[in-house]
Amino acid sequence: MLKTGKSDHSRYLTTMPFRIYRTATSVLIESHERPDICREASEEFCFNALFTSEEPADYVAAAYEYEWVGKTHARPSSNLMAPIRDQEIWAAGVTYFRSRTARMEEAETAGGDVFYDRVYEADRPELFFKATAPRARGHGDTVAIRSDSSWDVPEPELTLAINSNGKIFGHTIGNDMSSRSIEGENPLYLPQAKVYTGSCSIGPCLVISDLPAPETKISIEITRGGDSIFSGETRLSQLKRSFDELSGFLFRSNDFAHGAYLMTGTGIVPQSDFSLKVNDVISITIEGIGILRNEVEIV
Ligand code: DO4
Ligand code: MG
Repeated sequence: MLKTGKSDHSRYLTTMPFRIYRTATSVLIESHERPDICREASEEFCFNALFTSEEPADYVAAAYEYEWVGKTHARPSSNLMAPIRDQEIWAAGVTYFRSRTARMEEAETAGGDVFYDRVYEADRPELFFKATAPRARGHGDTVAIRSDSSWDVPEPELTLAINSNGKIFGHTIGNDMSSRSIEGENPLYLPQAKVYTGSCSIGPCLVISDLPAPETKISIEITRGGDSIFSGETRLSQLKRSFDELSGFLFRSNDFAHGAYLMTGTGIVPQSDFSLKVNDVISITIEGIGILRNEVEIV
């Protein structure tokens, strides 16, 4: 078992963020004190233990200071695994005005537009199950569009890491891939529009620190054959709900034995004539975290 390092490691929460990268063979931890140099964690480092720890920052600090294997690596930049083991990935929807408006347009013919308006204003947020760990892709891997969908978009979302006690202790970048044709046909098709093989990516790393400030920028660029075909940006200040509100609703009357990831919704939706195609490359950047890049495949 890793030591929990009861001493003064909590200071890292506010002053010394850690970044955790998962490669095919190891877990690498970078401290804000030594940017770009990662320590290789021992084999005992486990995402389930991290997400069930009462003080996840202490768990990481102990892994960084005492339990590493004595090898350092440059910060990895390609082919990373999603930073996850048995955590479920959930998502919040219609948390930005832009998402509400785009979805009202796409659901108008089906008569479903009113529900998006209502949920944007309601006390209870929209929360939906997004992915199990095997469906989640990491940075440098592919993400998927469905073969029975004709209108597809990525959704760049700040994604919260929440321990089994419901405490938000970290964050990463998430891509909530979505079929607009299937969701637009009927809102009851949401699970099929949202949950399928390769419908989600998270990464490049899990950041253990205080949550990003409201002015933090989220941006996306999509390229096709090397040319930029869409770019957009928003700021966390445009998110209508608080992080505690979203995680509080997620943990209401629901247990997460291994903790959970929670995507917080998209504030960027491309114009209606845009749809992803196979081999498009999606790059999502959130200040303070990094870039999550994935190429599109069809499943
Ligand atoms: O209502 C459907 C999903 C909304 C969503 O995923 C988002 O707003 O990000
Ligand atoms: Mg979304």
